[in-house]
Amino acid sequence: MKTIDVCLSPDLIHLHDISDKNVVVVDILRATSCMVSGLANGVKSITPFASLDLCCAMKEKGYLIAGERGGQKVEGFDLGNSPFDYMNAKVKGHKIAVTTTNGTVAIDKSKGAVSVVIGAFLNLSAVASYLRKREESVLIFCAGWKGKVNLEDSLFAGALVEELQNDFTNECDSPLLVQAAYQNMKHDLVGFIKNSSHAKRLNRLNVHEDIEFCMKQDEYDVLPVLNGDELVTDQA
Ligand code: 3SL
Repeated sequence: MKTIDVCLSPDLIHLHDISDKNVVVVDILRATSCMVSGLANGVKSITPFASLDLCCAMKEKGYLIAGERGGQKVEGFDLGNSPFDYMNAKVKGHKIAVTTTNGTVAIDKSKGAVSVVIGAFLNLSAVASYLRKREESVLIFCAGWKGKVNLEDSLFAGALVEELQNDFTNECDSPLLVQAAYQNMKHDLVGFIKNSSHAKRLNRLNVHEDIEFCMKQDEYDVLPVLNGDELVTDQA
């Protein structure tokens, strides 16, 4: 039987062997929600960078450069880290290089897995259906916040565990934990998330619309997968 496990923070990833697993990276607010939105809206590819300097250097190679530090668009960058930036007609057909505080770091740490896919509430069913078809076990990798556990990524993990509960067995207790949290809060996900520490951080930047959008379920039937160093669309 295939197993499912959840890594609640990038600081815990060394405890997991990812070499025989499909890894789902999740950063609901907002990195992976942006990636799903961009590829669903015609962006050609998205190359994630943990380093700001390496991302910046991609401008010379013809990429649009995107991302945030402290939640705010980096000075001189073409895009910030709002899903709405990735839906702008101007980015259609372009290659984007992106760096964010947590999401792109988690993607970097996932290299070496059998496959790396990008999860968000926006593409929950597409992710679940891909994983059901694969032979390997699964690790859901929450980007968290600077090494700390966060609510929104944990709730997404719980939603995905619930979707897959008949196809996978739990490898440890974190799937049980996040599923229980999801079951407890699913009647008002937006309400609970608005109370989370990162939503409060983002509220100071006036991004209420981003938060509500990122919590929409199955807005897109698109599955971003890591191909070499870039995320491209796999038809779910
Ligand atoms: O940390 C990240 O990867 C970002 O998604 C954080 S923010 O929502 O843009 O502040």
